[in-house]
Amino acid sequence: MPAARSASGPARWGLLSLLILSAFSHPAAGFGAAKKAYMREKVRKMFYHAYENYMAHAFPHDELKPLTKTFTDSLSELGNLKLEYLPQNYNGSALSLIESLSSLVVLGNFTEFQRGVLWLSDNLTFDVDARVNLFECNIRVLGGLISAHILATDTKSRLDHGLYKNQLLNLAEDLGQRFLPAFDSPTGLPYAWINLKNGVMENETTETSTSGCGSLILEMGALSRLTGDSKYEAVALRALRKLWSMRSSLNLLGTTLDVVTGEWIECSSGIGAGVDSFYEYLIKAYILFGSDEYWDIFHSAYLAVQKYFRHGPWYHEADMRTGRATYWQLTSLQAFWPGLQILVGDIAAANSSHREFFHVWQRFGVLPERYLLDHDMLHPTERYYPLRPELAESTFYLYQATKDPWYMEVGESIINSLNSYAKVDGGFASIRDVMTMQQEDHQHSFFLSETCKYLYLLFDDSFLADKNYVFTTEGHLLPIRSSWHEKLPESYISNWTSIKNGNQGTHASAMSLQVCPAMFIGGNITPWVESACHVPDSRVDHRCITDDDCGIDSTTCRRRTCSMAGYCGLWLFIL
Ligand code: DMJ
Repeated sequence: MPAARSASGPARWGLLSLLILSAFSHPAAGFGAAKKAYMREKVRKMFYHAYENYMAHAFPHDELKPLTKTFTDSLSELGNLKLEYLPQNYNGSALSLIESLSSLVVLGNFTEFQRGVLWLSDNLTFDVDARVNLFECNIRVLGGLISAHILATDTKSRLDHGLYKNQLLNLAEDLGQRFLPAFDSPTGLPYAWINLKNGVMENETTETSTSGCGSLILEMGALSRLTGDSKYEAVALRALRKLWSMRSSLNLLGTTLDVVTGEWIECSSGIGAGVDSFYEYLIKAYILFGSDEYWDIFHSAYLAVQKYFRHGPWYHEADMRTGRATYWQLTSLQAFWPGLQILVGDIAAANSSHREFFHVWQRFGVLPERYLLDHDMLHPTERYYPLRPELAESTFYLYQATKDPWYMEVGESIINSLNSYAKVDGGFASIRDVMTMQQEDHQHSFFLSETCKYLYLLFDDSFLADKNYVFTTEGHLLPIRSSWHEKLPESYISNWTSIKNGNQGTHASAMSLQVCPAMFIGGNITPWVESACHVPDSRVDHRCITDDDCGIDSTTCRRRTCSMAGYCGLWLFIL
């Protein structure tokens, strides 16, 4: 078992630090250039094994069945646990191809990217009588198309001259239009299900999840920015605001709710299934669009998570009304959280919970869907591992923030497990039961959009060298553009740029610039000349036991306090 790691570098690096730091990769000691290149090639082979088998046996259907080398038209099955209202005449939307496009660009395969874009331009239609899950269709299809559209117009990956005339953006807009009836509820909260051809079905369920209402803003916002039509962003923002207005006095949300009555159905929640991307999209919307509103909501929500869900490195569930713990369970989806904490700058906390997730991975060989922490045993039925990306995602973020080669060892271990247990002749199969490693005939599209992409970027982040991106919850890339920022666009972007050019990435981040601005003297960036009022925390990693361990914030000159989770901040003033 690897030794416990402590995060290197100050926790205040904060928001976006990894995106900036990615420009300054240095070879990881103990994980030399040859080994890195070897691992990168191993991941490249994995991606192509999955992709080529999909193209050979399943395309243009939605997903590959790797054991039987056939296909499933699963878009209308995603999130549809009881498999209700499955369409009769639906032949797929090339879902796995859409999901692969941004990964093809990251891998540098512009020829295949162009081929995929042109095929979709000529053949994809959303005029199909299929009931789909709004959240799933948004993150996979709308997100995949928007990201690919941006990449298709980028100088690096641009399509051959004259071939691209915004076809994917037109498709995305058509899809966005078809989403709009879902938001036509008395509360503005979207229905979870929408028929692409006919809108919301009669007697449609009014139950949805927190992530279903709160994780639409990146894709819908990007669609508005790209088309100049504000209605997509407006409906997503209205839903997000309504959702946040339903929080408890503890700043907690539940997991499921009714879009007609606006009442909670399930009041217990955590950071996993049904809620996860709500948190993720708040901070990423702040990064992408720059509006303080997202930060303010995120900040309060994040503090509540740390206060009521966190137990050491673990996160249990709690009742939103009382804050009392309900379920003590680790779920595979929670493993994205350390990656989010890197964006916040809470590196020490990210490191400690990532380590625990990895211990569970090592114990079983992969991450089980659900593990009962209070009984220290696997959940009786949810013992599967459907090739989820979350641990690889967090490993990538942690490596970007710390450059600690240990995270590459973690990546290597994940890659070895995937090849040992999931690789089959016809692609990569999900694991039905982590105790027996029995396989299941399904290669989920997120294996192509996320799992392989994060593993590849762990060993080769050169794609990120000259641009900052936000990754959607499905791993699709959205570049950070000053023109999309509502606030401080010029200072943010020019500071980032000059920091990059000045090769001074170590301490730079948007959060740092906001909280502890670096002083620019004589046109050069000097290493952290703090403002006069600033008194640093007693420990460099900002961990604390009492308020006395915390110093005075440089911009507000307020005394920082020690949070329940044990780190310094301005938290209590805001609470
Ligand atoms: C992906 O579809 C997305 O990451 C989503 O937010 C939840 N998790 C799955 C993969 O595990």
